[in-house]
Amino acid sequence: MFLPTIPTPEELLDKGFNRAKKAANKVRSSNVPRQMKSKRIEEARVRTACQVIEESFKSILKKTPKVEEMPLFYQDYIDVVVGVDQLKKSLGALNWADGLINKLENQYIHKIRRSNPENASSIRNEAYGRISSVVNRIRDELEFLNYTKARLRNMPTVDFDAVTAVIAGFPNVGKSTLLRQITTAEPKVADYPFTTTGIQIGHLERKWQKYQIIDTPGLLDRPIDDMNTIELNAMVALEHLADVIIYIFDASETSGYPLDNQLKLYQSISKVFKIPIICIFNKIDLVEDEKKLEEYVVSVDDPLLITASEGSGVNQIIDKLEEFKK
Ligand SMILES: Nc1nc2c(ncn2[C@@H]2O[C@H](COP(=O)(O)OP(=O)(O)OP(=O)(O)O)[C@@H](O)[C@H]2O)c(=O)[nH]1
Ligand SMILES: [Mg+2]
Repeated sequence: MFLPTIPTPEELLDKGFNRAKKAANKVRSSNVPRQMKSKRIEEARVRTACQVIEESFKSILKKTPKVEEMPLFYQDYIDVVVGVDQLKKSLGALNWADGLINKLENQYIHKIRRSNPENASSIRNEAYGRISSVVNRIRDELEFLNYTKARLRNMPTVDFDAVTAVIAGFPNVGKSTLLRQITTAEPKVADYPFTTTGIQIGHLERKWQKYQIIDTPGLLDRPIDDMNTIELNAMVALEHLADVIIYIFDASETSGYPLDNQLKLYQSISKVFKIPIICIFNKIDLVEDEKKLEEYVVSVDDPLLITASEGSGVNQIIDKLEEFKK
């Protein structure tokens, strides 16, 4: 996600006061009558310093996407990574500071205009002090926004017009192999706060419909009862995205997980998610006990038998996906 650059209080104040100095020099070299000059100079300083800082705040607020207008998937993602409440609070603080600086601007310009010329610079000094104090008061919030920017830099880019399939299944059953087979490019890896390895998103297009296939290493590959709250949240986030789940069995059991366990995970996923599931039996080339496999194949709806490593049978999956066209 793109977030604007967030300055520190020091950077903000430096920028404001430096620009104020330049504005003052301009007045100094202008042909304003001498007796009015000192007041004009201080007025220009206060106005410029305030406006530069206000503009920075406004620009950050304008460039930051509104969380509540984002798709639920992103809202959940941001909430887990940095906390939506905290983010809103920080942006609120910027808005507060912007308003207050604007008030100070009007108040002190008014004061300078009514003052004696010899007092103008001390009034400006007072204004600078108050401006600094307001900016320093939102130090934590600026820091938090900067941290947010860094943490959300590698947020996955999800295409909401695409039909989205999420791959599930035990480790080593061939999830990544299948992803590479049915999607064009090398899958892109993006941060996913719930797994150590991120998520991989592969894309394909058929008859002008886009599809994206999401692989979630280390997430949908263990019994749901064993998952902690964070992982369950992750599943909810995925649920916002998934039009369909592709559940992969290792039909050969060579990855070390008995078909019995694989079936149990499938059953719990289909119970938890109210999303259609495409059932795939992979590694058919390695199957030795065909009779045993047959028992499991008949226990699920509409199974597809494939050998992902050779690409055989994978076209059936794409045909199936087409049933979910938007
Ligand atoms: N013989 C055979 N091997 C396969 C097939 N599909 C995948 N493999 C192999 O199985 C191993 C695991 O495949 P991956 O695609 O990495 O499996 P994965 O589910 O992504 O594994 P994790 O990400 O570690 O959970 C690799 O060595 C693949 O080459 C298949 O259909 N037949
Ligand atoms: Mg994998």
